[in-house]
Amino acid sequence: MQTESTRPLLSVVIPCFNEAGTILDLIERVRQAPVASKQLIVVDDGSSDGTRELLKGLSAPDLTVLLHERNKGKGAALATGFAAAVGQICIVQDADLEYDPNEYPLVIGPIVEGKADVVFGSRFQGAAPHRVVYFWHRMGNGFLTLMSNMLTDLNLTDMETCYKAFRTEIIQSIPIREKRFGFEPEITAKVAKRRCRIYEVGISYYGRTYDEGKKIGWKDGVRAVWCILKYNLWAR
Ligand SMILES: Nc1nc2c(ncn2[C@@H]2O[C@H](COP(=O)(O)OP(=O)(O)OP(=O)(O)O)[C@@H](O)[C@H]2O)c(=O)[nH]1
Ligand SMILES: [Mg+2]
Repeated sequence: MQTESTRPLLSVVIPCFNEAGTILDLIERVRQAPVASKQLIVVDDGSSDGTRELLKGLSAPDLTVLLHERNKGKGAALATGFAAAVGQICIVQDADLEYDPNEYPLVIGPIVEGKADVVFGSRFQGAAPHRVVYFWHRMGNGFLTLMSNMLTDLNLTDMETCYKAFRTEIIQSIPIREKRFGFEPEITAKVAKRRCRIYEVGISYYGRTYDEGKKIGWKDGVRAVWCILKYNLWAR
């Protein structure tokens, strides 16, 4: 059993679907991140590109690998990962290389200091480098964040960000219903309803293009609108 003194500070939950090109590099970068005690939880979400085989070849005390037999979506992978977390804080880390693990101290800082229950890393704030990519994606992100803010009464600048950190007790007490990218508006609505202390910090962003493997599309945006309405207005 983990006592408070033996618990790692941070559990890094890595949802992973067909990321054979980046997953090993990503795991190494997470290991090098400047947080002393970490648990890495990689959840393979039914990959068919060799990712699973790469993961099966890894074994280390700081690494937990969990395998979904078939693809279920990022939200489902995160739910599996959060349930296995033993650290005091959980952070979500996508398995591509768009977000920089060196920024964990920045993102979890307000939780470590006892000021926050939840921290969002914003790609649209601060002086760190942000790759300039798609105008209409930026507009879509702005629209979804605005709509979410209007219903949660929060003033976030980046609701859809991957870098979300939670006190582990909080994220483990929230049921996650959305299997796919609806996780982001769902969890935002739920931490707002619980009146968690939410902070935001500016982070860097090394976005990829569709040629480089970007997968998210307009259908995910439509689903996000639906989830913002559902989890703020009528879901219990
Ligand atoms: N697309 C997708 N990603 C999944 C799924 N299950 C887990 N993931 C992981 O969830 C994370 C986010 O997926 P991404 O496709 O990078 O989504 P995104 O960062 O919002 O969008 P882009 O990178 O711009 O496509 C990655 O680590 C994926 O490997 C799934 O069913 N579909
Ligand atoms: Mg991505």
